[in-house]
Amino acid sequence: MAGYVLDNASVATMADGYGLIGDAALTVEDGFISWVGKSAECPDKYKNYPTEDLLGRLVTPALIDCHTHIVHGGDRAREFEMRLEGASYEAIARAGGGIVSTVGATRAASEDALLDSALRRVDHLIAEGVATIEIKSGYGLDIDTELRMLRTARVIAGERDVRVRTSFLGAHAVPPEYKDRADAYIDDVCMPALEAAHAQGLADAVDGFCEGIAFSPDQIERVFARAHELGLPVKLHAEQLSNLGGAKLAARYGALSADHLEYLDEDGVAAVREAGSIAVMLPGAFYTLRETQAPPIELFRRHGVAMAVATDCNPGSSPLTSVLLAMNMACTLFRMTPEEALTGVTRAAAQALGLDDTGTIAPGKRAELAIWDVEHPAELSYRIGYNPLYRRIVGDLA
Ligand code: DI6
Ligand code: FE
Repeated sequence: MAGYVLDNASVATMADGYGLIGDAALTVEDGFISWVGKSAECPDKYKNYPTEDLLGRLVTPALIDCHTHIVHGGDRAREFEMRLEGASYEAIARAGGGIVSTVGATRAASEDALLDSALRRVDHLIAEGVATIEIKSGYGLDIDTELRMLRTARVIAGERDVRVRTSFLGAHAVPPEYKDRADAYIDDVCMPALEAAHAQGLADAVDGFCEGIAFSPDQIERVFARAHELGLPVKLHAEQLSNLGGAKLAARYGALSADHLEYLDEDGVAAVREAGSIAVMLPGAFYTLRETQAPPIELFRRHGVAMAVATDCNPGSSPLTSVLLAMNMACTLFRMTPEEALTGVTRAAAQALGLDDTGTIAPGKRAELAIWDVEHPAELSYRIGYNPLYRRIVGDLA
């Protein structure tokens, strides 16, 4: 890899809020940022490097989608229609809809079919400047399919110029063959699948769904205890529909993140802060499910809890493949500021994945950059259904 200079830019380093530098330049060597600052102060050693004049455009870190279920079979469009015709979630679930219908479609899908459908969604994220994506299992709910989902996630990183971090989510739902036998499912399927995923290097973290319609804190704790024995970090879908104390459990295990959190109380916020976990906001699910209880954004601010924002791209509660729209929803629905929303898909999103080499623009960080045709970073959250990306750079200029 060679070196190059990006000049005449407005750089949002995202190191602390926007971290905006006007009339700026940055240098890249061997795929890593080597310098950033005022153009007039760019070190002489770079003056003969290939230089691109960005004509005053905004440069941010490439975006990070830190919570997706982007690998899955089938879709839930008919369920969407049924809900609009008045069917309840319970009625849909009883009719074999909901997560269970996606499980059926995912089990029936080949690895190639899973890959093809996921790549179409991944390409939408890349087109908006995303360079890092977290991808969960959780629609197999049997050992083979859970592993097939994670293998597909790993293949995506080879098919596209994107970094993938995987999360094992065997504790996502109880499959039909284990109906009313959640503990047996954890013993017979989830634990062996977790161990196989770890043994095959397929899981970077372990996730769970702690909710009345999914798994209890005790059941999640069994999975987390095994994850810790295997040396895998954890994260958790918690307090999405009720408060079962999931985020507190995640905090006890030093979770990378607790996600959703609409029903989190102040004790839970304090526990998340104490653990240094990231609160991942998922406005796409809140919007799709027409929720009314927003997460406690003001409490997160008051306690100093870092907030990430992600699409939660999944076929049921958040069929969303736009990080920019997730940012807009985080502002409009959750009242986050545009600065918090952009932090949520850069620095805080990297922290939610345990990554310290990306998410900000600083010497030593990976050269993962997004260049935008906007006057101010707030525009990235402001527009709806409009993509102002001029260019995404990962490593080299080419
Ligand atoms: N929370 C959700 O909203 C999704 N999973 C989860 O843990 C639901 C996924 C689906 O409806 O397919
Ligand atoms: Fe999710």
